[in-house]
Formats: sequence, C-alpha cells, structure tokens
Amino acid sequence: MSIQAIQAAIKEYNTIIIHRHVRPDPDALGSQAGLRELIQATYPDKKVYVVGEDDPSLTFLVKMDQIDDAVFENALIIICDTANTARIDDSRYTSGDKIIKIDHHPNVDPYGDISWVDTTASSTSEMIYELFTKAEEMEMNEAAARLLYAGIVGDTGRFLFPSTTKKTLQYAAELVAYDFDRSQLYDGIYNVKDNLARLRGYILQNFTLEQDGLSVIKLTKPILEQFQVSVMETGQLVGTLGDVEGILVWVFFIEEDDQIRVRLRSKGPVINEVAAAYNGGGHPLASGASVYSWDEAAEVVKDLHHVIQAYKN
Ligand SMILES: [Mn+2]
Repeated sequence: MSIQAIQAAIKEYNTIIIHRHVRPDPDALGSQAGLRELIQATYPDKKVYVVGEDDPSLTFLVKMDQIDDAVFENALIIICDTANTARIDDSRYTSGDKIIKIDHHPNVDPYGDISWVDTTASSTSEMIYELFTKAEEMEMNEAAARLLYAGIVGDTGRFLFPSTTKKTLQYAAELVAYDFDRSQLYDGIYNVKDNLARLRGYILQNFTLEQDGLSVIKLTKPILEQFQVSVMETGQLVGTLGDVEGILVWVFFIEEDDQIRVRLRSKGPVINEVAAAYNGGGHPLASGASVYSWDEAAEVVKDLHHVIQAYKN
C-alpha cells in the first residue's frame, strides 16, 4: 500500500525536498508546504525543503526555500499535485535518490519510485490530510492545517465543485478545529486588485457564446497592457464565466510574447484531451495548453466544438 511505503520513505531519509507544479495554485502550495509542516512537526531533526518559483500573489501562504544543487544528493524527493514530469517546478528533482508522486490528476504520465494517485480526491491537500490520518506517527499543527485547508478550498472553489465529497467536508471540518485565521486566508486567495476587477468587467462584456454552449474570450497583449494585468494574474479570472447560463465549455486565450496561453473549463464535455493535443493537459473539466498563433487558437476552438458535439450525441 503506497501510504505505508510513503511513510517508510519519509522515516528513512534525513533530507526531504518537496516539489509541486509550475505556476502554483493554493493546492499545489498547500499540499507541498502542508506536508513539509507535518514531516517537520513529526521529525524535528530532518531537513525538509520546499522548492520552485514563488508566485508573488501566493507568498502569503508560503515562501519557497533556496537550496544548493548538492542538497539534492541522497535526498528523498516528493512531488505533489503534478500529473506529468514536464510540469514539475525545479528540474533538479532528477538528482534526488528516490522520487514519490502524490497527486489527484489523471495518471497520464506515471513517474516516481513510489506513486500515490487518487483521482477521487478533491485536491492533493486532501490526500496529504488523509496521509496524516492513516500514518502511524504524524503530527498535525496549526501551520499544516492552514495550508491544507487553503489547498482544499482552492481546488474545490470553496466547496462548490462536484469534486467535493463527504470526505472533503469531513476533513475540512477537522482542519478548522485548528487555530488559524480563515478570514485572512480567504482574503489572500480571493481579494483582487481593482485593475483585475476591471478586466473581469471586460471579460463579462466581451465573451462570445455560440449556440452549442462554447464561449471564447481573447485577452490580447494590448488588452492586458490597457488593464495593467500580467499573464499570471489572469489565472484568477478563469472562473468568471462559470456562472453564465448557457455556457458549457469556455476557453481563455491569453497572448504572451512567445505563445498564446490556453485555459479551458467545462461543465461536462471532457476537454483535457484537447489540451493534450496542444502542448498541455490537466483535469477532464479544467486544463491548460499553449498555442503559437491565432490560427492555431482557431483550431482549438474547432476541436472544442467537436468535443461538445460528441458529448451531446
Ligand atoms: Mn490540485
């Protein structure tokens, strides 16, 4: 059983380095740093690091450690919330001694010496809490609870998405018993700057909606400049169209210098295969991809129409 194997590996290694996916979200950071807190609380003498690039909008949750290449030698590497190796933040994970994958995305790219993938989990943070409940000796504390709760809240859209189960709510109930500031957490995750709020207004004014339920919004470079919003920040706005009646699938095209980022969301049709065809991947109903021209973006739109048609038949 992988939970036991993970526990044994954590016990065995003195240096543990925890990774997660690039462009982190609260679940990536919450599972990564929440696991670090659990290990550190249980084994105070072990050296446990979290690595990857900091996202300034999420450093209120946790800041990453800066470590030398030499630290990776003989280290246990744990990678949280990352379906495929291409999305692992900090490629030095390959120089570790043993690799563990803990994730809730479809296991399209199995990797690691030990792998625990549970696609029924709402979030990797939920899995880390489960690891705590099933492990023989694991200590929970306020810092860990805060991070894991943030991850669960982030990936379930505040317990709104269908991925929220009885278990999710039960774990969340147990986590809020710990003393951390939930209001501060919600402000950190959901407060947006005024320019981002105005760009949300632009999106609501300009999205297209076709008869089959496909909605498209293009955020070109001039638009991003006009609203003074970075490509990374637009990630916070993808949910904006989720409440619009009649939208079944929606796609954001976000223009960068060298590519057009594609963010896909769906209320039924499986869209991660489309994402995979365009240098991306993700969940069946929430994925991302990259294209390199507006012609290619039009191909994505065409593919999405087909996926919707197949879903409706
Ligand atoms: Mn996740």
